[in-house]
Amino acid sequence: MEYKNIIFDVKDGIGYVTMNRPKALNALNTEVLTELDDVFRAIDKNDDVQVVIVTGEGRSFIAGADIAQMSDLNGTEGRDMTIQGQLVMELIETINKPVIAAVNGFALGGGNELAMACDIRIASEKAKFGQPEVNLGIIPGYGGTQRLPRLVGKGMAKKLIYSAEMIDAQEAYRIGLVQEVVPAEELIARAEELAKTIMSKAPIAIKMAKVAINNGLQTDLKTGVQFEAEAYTSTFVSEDRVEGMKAFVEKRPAEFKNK
Ligand code: CO8
Repeated sequence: MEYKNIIFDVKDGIGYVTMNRPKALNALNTEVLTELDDVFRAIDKNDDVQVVIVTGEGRSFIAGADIAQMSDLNGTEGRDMTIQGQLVMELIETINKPVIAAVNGFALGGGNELAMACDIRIASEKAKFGQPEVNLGIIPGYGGTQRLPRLVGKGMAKKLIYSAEMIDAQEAYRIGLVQEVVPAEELIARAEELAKTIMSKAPIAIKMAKVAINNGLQTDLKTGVQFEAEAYTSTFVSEDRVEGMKAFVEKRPAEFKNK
């Protein structure tokens, strides 16, 4: 598929998805969502990509769903656009490799929801976060009412969603919405450094850690630890587990082969 609103590159094991609709502050319309769906399905199957970095071109990460497009939709079409976006967020959340959001600017509404579907969020000190949907007479519709309380707790999520207040990167860090804040000019370098650290580990271990954490968060503790035991066993029977432990005993770096 040819992309008009995103740029996709692969370099040294990292897949870069750059939102590229800067005139509309990278707002998500149905065409952008279709492109994101296509690129993340391709990334999931692409052995050249081990970690993904998502960022935005210009001064915005993603300023939300496209309000101009939404304003013309009837109820059924609005529901379709919500479901389309929810499925894209679920795809990003569940692909079998880590996704780092490098949040360069506005992450509002659907933009914050996309960042929350990523595994890890690193923010530029210029980034701004918020769920401003109630200003428009709607609520978050790309999973925000569900992922935000899971990340920052019920009270803080309600405060942000009810008030539509925009918060800066430091506040997003304080409440646990983002994991790091860095100077704007260091954003991509820091995301790449983290990606390289992850890439130096056993790929199956990273994959299974993601599955165990994601599945566990959707269930009770007892079921969660059962998921963990199954995911753990998948790592334990791998060649990379034998290599990792052998390398430790032999006091040398491990050479993982993704087997
Ligand atoms: N949709 C469409 N266009 C947008 C959006 C958006 N979300 N955000 C910005 N733009 C456009 C502006 O219209 C403007 O276009 P133009 O130059 O043609 O007039 C351009 O981007 C630049 O924006 P501004 O001039 O407004 O720039 P400012 O620096 O003054 O302000 C803000 C930046 C604060 C980010 C401001 O643009 C803003 O408030 N944007 C809207 C943010 C918002 O409300 N986002 C939430 C949208 S709702 C949502 O995401 C729901 C998700 C679930 C949807 C379910 C589907 C039905």
